[in-house]
Amino acid sequence: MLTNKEEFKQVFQKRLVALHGTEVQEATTQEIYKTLGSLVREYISENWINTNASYKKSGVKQVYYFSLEFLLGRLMGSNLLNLDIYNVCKEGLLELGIDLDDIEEAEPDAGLGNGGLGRLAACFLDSLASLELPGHGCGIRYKYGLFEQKIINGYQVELPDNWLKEGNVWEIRKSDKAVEVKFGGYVTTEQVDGRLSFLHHNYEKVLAVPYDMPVVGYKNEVVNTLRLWSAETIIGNFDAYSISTHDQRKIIEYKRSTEAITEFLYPDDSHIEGRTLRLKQQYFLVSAGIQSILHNHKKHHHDVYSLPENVAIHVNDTHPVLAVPELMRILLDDELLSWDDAWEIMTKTISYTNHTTLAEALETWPVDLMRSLLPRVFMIIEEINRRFCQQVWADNPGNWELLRSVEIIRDGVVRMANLAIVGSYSVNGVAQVHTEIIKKREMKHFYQYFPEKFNNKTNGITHRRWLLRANPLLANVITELIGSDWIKNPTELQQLSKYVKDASFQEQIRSIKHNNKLNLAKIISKECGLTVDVGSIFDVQIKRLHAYKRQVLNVLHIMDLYNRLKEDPTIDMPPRTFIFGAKAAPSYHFAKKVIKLINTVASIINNDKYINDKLKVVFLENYRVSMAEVIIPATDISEQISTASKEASGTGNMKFMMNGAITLGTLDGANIEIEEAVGDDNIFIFGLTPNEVLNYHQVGGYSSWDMYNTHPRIRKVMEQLITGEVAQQAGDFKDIYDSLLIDNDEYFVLKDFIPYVDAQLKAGQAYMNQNKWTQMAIENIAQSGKFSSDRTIKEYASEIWRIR
Ligand code: 26Y
Repeated sequence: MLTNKEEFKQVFQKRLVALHGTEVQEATTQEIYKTLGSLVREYISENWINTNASYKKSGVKQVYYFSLEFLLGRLMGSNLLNLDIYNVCKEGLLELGIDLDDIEEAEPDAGLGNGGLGRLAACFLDSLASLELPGHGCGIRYKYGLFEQKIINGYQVELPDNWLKEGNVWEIRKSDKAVEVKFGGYVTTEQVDGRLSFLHHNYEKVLAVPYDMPVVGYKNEVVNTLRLWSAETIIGNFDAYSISTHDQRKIIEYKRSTEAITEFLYPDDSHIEGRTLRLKQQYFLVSAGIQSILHNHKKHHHDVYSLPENVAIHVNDTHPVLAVPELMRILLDDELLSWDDAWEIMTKTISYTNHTTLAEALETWPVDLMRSLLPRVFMIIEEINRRFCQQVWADNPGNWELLRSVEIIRDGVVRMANLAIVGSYSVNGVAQVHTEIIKKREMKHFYQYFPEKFNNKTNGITHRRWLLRANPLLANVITELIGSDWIKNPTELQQLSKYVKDASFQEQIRSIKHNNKLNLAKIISKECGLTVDVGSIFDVQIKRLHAYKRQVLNVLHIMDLYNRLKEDPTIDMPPRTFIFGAKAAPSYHFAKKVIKLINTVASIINNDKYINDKLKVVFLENYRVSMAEVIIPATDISEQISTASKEASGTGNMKFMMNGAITLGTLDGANIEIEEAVGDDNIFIFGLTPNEVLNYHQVGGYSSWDMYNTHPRIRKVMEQLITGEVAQQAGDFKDIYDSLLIDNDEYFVLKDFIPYVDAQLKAGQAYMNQNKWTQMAIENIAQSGKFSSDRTIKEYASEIWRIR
């Protein structure tokens, strides 16, 4: 029905009338979007049912990827592309006088994630389905996704992201698959048939209702499932509190507190805030997800002993790691298994990815909170800890240091990473350097104790969304040149290496970049009222705002460049447009001040007519997936300037290289592997190495005042933070100044400043030789296939999950 243009036009018009009682000429964009969505979802349904049936019939092992975040972005474009009906719909709609681009714009981003970890989960789902692997997502259907960012007077202001207000065309509510999740209460024990049973009383019941979203594979008829859980009240739950049903206030309070569980996504990706609601969210997801998996397993298999042969459960960071005690609880209390049998099954089923070594992002939960909210789960964690410590002590008598560092419960908190490592059979980092840091430093005791559990899986991105969909012009010329095999097999992009010196290909690459820059310039003009020169270098840093990601380093360089231009307007440099996009956690004051600093510097520079054709600074409001899709194809320089050792991997870096931007970065995360892939000549690397940073942390020896005293240019920009025009616009930027000098610059911004300025200079010079620059761009595109999430997912599938 959607594979033939004429038929499409007919059913589309009919459906529009049926759903909205209107004709094309009268319909709103929203009505057209919903009509198209409803047709596409219907078109997906058949394959969805068939995929499920075939999994059931063949009995193949399934993987469930548990994540508190899935940063999906928009789905219309990628669904049309993967279903291979993009062109039919595009042309059909055009003949009806509708531009598909406008319709795609009507879809709100599904912003159910903060940043890299959430977007990785979304890329993984795309790769699983496209590789025809039986893998599904399990997450939360937040009513509000990551906040919408407004910039007012240079400051970030957060507004709720009401992404569901017009409904969600992709989801299907599955009321019949709802399960109950229990919170609070207390536990008693009792001997039943010679076995100690645990009885849970006086708990509060919450209904978990799943909403399923289809995950469409690329032209392969596979449709996997992303199951998102929503919290609802259970009618008749009031007896548990001996509340009379007439007590309206308590009923309203129960409804409010229940629905609050899945109301919003926590807008933080680093500092763990020990908030009860977040712990509730974690347990809610895990309990609902595991119940539904076990229910399904038992429908098709005799008993739970075969669980590890049929199911793999993956936990995305420690956020869903209560899967460990929850699975134990069900196996012990409901399935009546012995501890040893339950433990054997659980530890063959659960695997874990670590995404950070930042101490402040390692989760811990107070024992008191855990015990009162999840009394039975906490008892199980205590027992896991007791047995594990006993074993460690027996194996290493007298080794207090070891015991202290691996204990799951210590100093009144549950250490979630420790629970994850003990409970899972595989622990992986997300880039080579990150995995080495975990093994040799952060988790070295665990590595010594369980070396076989640790492994690396370098992150990847789906080239379907980030090249094929986001940059169709580039995708087309690649296909013209080397054929379309690269789409199924992205390492084929390497063939482009042969054409690095091909003048006509170079010309195409330049003209596509130019086109994409025009496109972005239009958006900048519309959103910021600013005219930017598409002949200038588009120098881009888009990512969450964080001290360790060092947006400050970028701004200080801009200030320095501006200072130099003011001194000598004739210096020979290509014009530059610096582009930023970043959200700061609402409670992260330093990060919010950096946003103000960027906007302050932008307003001074953009209003200075004297140097105006040389320099522009743009802060794009409300950075999100759909915005990244426009910015990345238009970028010349990709800023990846985190303090070495702090960025576990980064994935933006991969998206940029795949679109022909050149990385300007530190030896951190996957930048290191990008450098290995493209070679020194096709990347600009600067700054401290991970080992140098880690050594400074260990033995000290760095003083940021030395940098300040030695380099007049550093001194000048630092002074500008507290006096003069920049400072005046915000009161001052004393907090940033203090962090860099008084607090001795934890992230080595001033240490890396001069090397960064030099690398920027080199990049600018390289850009002036357009021929050479284009060669670098082509080599980057050619080597980017390795960073497709298809490669990553194949490694997870064969080395961790053992799925086919
Ligand atoms: C505990 C809670 C506050 C929390 C919530 C979200 C803690 C961390 C996060 C998210 C972390 C995150 O996004 N990490 C990023 O994961 C990417 C995918 O592996 C990496 O590329 C990136 O380097 C890492 O910072």
